[in-house]
Amino acid sequence: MRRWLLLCSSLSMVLLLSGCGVDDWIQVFRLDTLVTFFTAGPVAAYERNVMLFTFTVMLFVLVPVVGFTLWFAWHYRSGNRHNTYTPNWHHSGLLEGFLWGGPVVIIVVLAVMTWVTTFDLDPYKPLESEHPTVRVQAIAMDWKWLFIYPDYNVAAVNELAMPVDAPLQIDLTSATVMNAFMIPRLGSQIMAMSGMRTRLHLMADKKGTFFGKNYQYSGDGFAGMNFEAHSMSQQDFDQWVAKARAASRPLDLAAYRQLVEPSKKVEPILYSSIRDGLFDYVIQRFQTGDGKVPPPDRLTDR
Ligand SMILES: [Cu+2]
Repeated sequence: MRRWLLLCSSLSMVLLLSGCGVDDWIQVFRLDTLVTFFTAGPVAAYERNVMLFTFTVMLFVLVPVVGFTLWFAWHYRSGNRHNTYTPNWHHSGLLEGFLWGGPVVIIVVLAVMTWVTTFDLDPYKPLESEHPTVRVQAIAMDWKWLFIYPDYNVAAVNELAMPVDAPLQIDLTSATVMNAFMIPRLGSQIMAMSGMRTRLHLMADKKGTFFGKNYQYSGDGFAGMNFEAHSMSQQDFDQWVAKARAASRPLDLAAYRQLVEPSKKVEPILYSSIRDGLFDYVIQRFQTGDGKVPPPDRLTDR
C-alpha cells in the first residue's frame, strides 16, 4: 500500500513538473478504461454533459438534505435551552411546500431531460458530418472482436480503425453469448447478441488510440477481450486499408470457423478480403436454432 502511494505520488510529481497535458494523465492512470469523462467524440461529450447536468440537479437535493441534517442535529440537541417550546405544533405549509416542491421540480426536470436526451442519443440515429459514413460490422466472439469493413472488403480482429470526424455505423452481432461493445472515450455501450443485429453510431473528433472492451461478463477470456480503436486521418485510414489488403489472409468460411473457436488475449489480425455475407450468415446460424440448417447458397461449404 505504501509502495503504491509512493509510486502514485512520485508519478504525479513527475507529471506535474513536466507540464503534461490531460492526455498524459489519461495514459498513465488508464482513465480511459474506467470513465466516459475524457471524451473524444460528440456522442461521449453529450453523454458526459447529461451526466454532469444530472449530477448538478441532484445536488439541489443532496446539499440541503445534508446541510439541514447537520443543522437539525445541532439545533435540537438536548443541551439547547434557547428555543420556543411548541408541543402542539403539527403542520407547516411552508415546510410541506419545501419538502415536496423541491423533489417534484427536480423529478420533472430530470424526466424532461431524460425524454429529450433519449431521443437525441438514440444509437440507431445517424450522426451528422461532412465526411462520409464508414460502415463496420462487429462480431463478438469468445474472446475477441471481429470488425468487418464491407465497403472496403477488409476485416480486422481486435483493431478498429476509423477516419477522424467520419461517422461510424457499427452493426453488431455475436457468434457466442451476449457481449457489450463500448469505447468509453467515444461513448454509448451497446449489446451484441447472437441471432440479432444492433446498431451504434459513433464518431471520433480527435486523432488517437482509444481503449475498447467487452463490458458484459462472458466467461473465461472476458478480461482480455479488449481492442484498440484508432482514429486517424483519411490518408492514414486509406493506408491502413491498403495494409490490410496486403496481408494476403482472406477471411473465408474456413478461416472464420477457425477464428470463431475460443481463444484468449488475441493480438490484432488483419484480413485482406472477406467472404460476402458473412455477417448475415453469423446472425442466421442462431436464428435457425442449432446452426445445422444450411446457410444461404453462396455460403455453403464446397
Ligand atoms: Cu443491461
